[in-house]
Amino acid sequence: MIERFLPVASTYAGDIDFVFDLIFWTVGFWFLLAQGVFFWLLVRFRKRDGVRAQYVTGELKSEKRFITIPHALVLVCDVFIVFFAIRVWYDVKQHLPEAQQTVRVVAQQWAWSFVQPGPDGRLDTADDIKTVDELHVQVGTTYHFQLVSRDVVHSFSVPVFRLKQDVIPGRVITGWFEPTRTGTFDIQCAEICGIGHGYMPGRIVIETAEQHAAWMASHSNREIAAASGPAAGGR
Ligand SMILES: [Cu+2]
Repeated sequence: MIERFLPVASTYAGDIDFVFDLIFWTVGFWFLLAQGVFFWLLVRFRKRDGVRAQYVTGELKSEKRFITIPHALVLVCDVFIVFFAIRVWYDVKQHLPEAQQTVRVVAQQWAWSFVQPGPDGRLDTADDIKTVDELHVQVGTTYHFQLVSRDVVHSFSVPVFRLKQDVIPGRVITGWFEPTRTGTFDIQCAEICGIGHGYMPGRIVIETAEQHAAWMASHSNREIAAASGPAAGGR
């Protein structure tokens, strides 16, 4: 249902949508049923001339079951919801599949910076590719992200991935995602992080292997050209 409004672009987005749908339909069913019974009772037992109201204490066993049976049924629904929620939570937040790529995500007031390995495939080396407010990733690749903050608490949110993770100063928080479709989508900060919080949008560009390789090559060349530029200028 949610995918009609927001595309699904990660391996676990569908599972998270399923939990949302489960909660929506379960709560919706009980809401409509409870309101339906309520309004039916209002009309059925409305004030009528010559009919005296009955005083019901709700203490008899035959009366109590109108509370205990629905209560037990709602608890059974809760068990279902909690079961599926924990299963999805474990997959997204507790379990960490092997990474094919790692990207560092740096949050600050009020921008996102991204550091990706260059051609050597390793972070924190001279060929790292750094971008601001734009993250380029390859479809079908398992990424680890390392979240760090330069100042306050932010929240790394990629709605099409159904991913949201707080960024805490002084900590490196590792998580994962695997994009499943190409396109350009939003990155948001989902934590009020100061006056410019609303001006902290980023973009994630999910590319095919060829597009990503071309982007990497153009970026690496640009970095090398920038690094060698002053030397070429005869300094
Ligand atoms: Cu923020």
